[in-house]
Amino acid sequence: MRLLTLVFACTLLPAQGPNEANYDEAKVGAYKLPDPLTMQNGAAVNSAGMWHKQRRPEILRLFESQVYGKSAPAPKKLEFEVTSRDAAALGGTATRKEVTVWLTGKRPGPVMSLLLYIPNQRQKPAPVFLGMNFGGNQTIGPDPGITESKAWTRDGKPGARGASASRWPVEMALKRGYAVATVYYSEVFPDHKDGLAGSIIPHLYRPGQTKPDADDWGAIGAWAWALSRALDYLEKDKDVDAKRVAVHGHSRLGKTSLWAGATDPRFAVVISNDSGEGGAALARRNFGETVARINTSFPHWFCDNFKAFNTRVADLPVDQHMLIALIAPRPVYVASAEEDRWADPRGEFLSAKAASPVYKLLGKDGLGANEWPGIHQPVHSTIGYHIRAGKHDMTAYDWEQYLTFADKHMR
Ligand code: GTR
Repeated sequence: MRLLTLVFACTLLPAQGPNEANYDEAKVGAYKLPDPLTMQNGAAVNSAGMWHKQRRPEILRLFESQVYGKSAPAPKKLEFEVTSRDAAALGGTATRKEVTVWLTGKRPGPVMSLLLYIPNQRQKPAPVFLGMNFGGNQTIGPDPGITESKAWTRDGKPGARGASASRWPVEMALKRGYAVATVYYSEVFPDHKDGLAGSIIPHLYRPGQTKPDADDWGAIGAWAWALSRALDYLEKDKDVDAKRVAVHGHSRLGKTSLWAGATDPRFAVVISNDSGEGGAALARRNFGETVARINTSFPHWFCDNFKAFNTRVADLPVDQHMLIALIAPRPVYVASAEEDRWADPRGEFLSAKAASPVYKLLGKDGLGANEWPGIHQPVHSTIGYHIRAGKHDMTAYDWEQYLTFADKHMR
């Protein structure tokens, strides 16, 4: 009898509880995106000057105050040390350097370790692919010369050497003339809900500050800020060309690369791989992960003000197409994966598309596709896009597209 009551009760429950993700296009519902080319006061943005002087700063402030939080300014001085250098790495094809960067610009203090491979066959300083990694620098390849990271990991053990090699086809990038640089993200903000205390953020509080304000940076802000500190170092390294740095990231680190590209105009190319909610995907499109879900599962990623939009996403003064627009007129690439429905591939495409009017105002072509392209039909206009077969991941196929896109837009 009890069982029967239970079965009956279950049939009464709504098929989709508040925490259930929608995967049905028919149930996405209508939404209206804020216009990137209309000021909050209603004025139309009709010139490049007005975009750069008025609307872009307005949108940037909105993302800072309502979504990612405001990051600390760059330290006054760059403090770094090249701790190892091997000119015969990867069978002699590359020079490997490891660089300690003191994040507050002062010793002693918190550090991150940058791993850099530079192709030995080059006539000029090499352009760079810079991105964070999920498991420690030693996970990006089997090279025994990479120093193992001691920073926090989810399972308490250092990531296995080469565990993420499939996501880091370093040799392919080197062969095509690019240097590859990476940092372990947990050295900057350990990726868990209580990670703040072990992060860079408290080291950069204002005098007297004891906790982040509601509009202060969280983990994504900290990771993006650290990518800018990595770029500060690259500017000092004569073997690479810091004017040609493509910042990339997968998933939460794709959200991070977009925010890094939006906040730091020195990044020449920006790449978002399967970044989904809080990244390239439109927040207002109810498909896959939602604002409420992401703020609940990962309360440390965004600023506290963002949580107010959990139940009223239509009130957000921005949507993610405006994050992409902040990168204009620089080339930006948004990539999706067919089976990555949690990230809302179609919402990633629509967002890239909706950023196009800003690119056009600035004299660029935006996204050169009106319809959602089919699988493996990359579009390499100033806004690049592809959707590939398979799961949530960053694969050699994705890298091939990014390298070709960089060849076209950054050479
Ligand atoms: C998921 C999260 C996504 C995405 C992903 C990842 O759990 O819901 O927003 O960031 O993690 O980073 O792999």
